[in-house]
Amino acid sequence: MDSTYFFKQLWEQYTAKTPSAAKVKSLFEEKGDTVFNDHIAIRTFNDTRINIDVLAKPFKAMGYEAKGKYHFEKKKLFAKHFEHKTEANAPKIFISELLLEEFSMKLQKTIDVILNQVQPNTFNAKDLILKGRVWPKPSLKIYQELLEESEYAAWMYVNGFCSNHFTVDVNKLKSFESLAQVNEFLQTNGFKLNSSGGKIKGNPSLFLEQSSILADEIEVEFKEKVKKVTSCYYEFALRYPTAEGNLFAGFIANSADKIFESTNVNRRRN
Ligand code: OOG
Ligand code: NI
Repeated sequence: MDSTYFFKQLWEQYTAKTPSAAKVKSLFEEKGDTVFNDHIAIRTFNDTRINIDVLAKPFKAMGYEAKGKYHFEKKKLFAKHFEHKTEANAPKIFISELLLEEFSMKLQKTIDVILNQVQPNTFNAKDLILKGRVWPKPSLKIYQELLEESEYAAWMYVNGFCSNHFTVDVNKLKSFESLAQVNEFLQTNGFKLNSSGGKIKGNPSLFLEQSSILADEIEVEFKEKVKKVTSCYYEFALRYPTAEGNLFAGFIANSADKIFESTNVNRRRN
């Protein structure tokens, strides 16, 4: 699969459910900046049909290789990040999976039943992450039950496979000198920041600072009725050079832990 075409398609699908991201990108461009994408992120369950290794396959075929591993004990998540072997400017890929066996039998059963409704071939498609929710129309009752155990599980149930965010490479913005300045600009333009763990996550000594706006909301047609749920969000990352002189290319688990909360329906903050 041609990677330029793939990322273009992915951006189109993402902005269709995340209009704020397209607006923010235009605002930067109006200032004369060019927006580059630092990374995308994908969510899944650790079921062997759709775990990280399955979702990573098409990226490996595009020239990506596995790099860092990250554990999120409280959220019961595991993640890996992938970098392109030769193209330094290719966006990094962050893929996380929910550790199903750490949840109730009820949740495990629910997810199994959902996945059993999908043609197994669907999961092996190279463009699975362009397909969104591949299982039938969700039930509000199930969504709310999942929400009680895991925001991530509930989000995944309605949103399915997609890039849950794109990330502005703040190092490449010419009109801003710091992430704080970017955040000011976003707030002045009416966007709400995820303030879990502070508006800026990380610091120069960790070689990475990140912020994000809260996820947009979209109307989802549930079996019972139409209801608004969170879709996707836009992230902003500023990387610092490590001792070797190259920009840090990894992720910071403590910061990522808070970034995940950009899609939370509970505890939405300013
Ligand atoms: C991923 C959250 C973590 C980062 O850059 O640390 C992350 C997600 O919300 O699925 O993107
Ligand atoms: Ni991210």
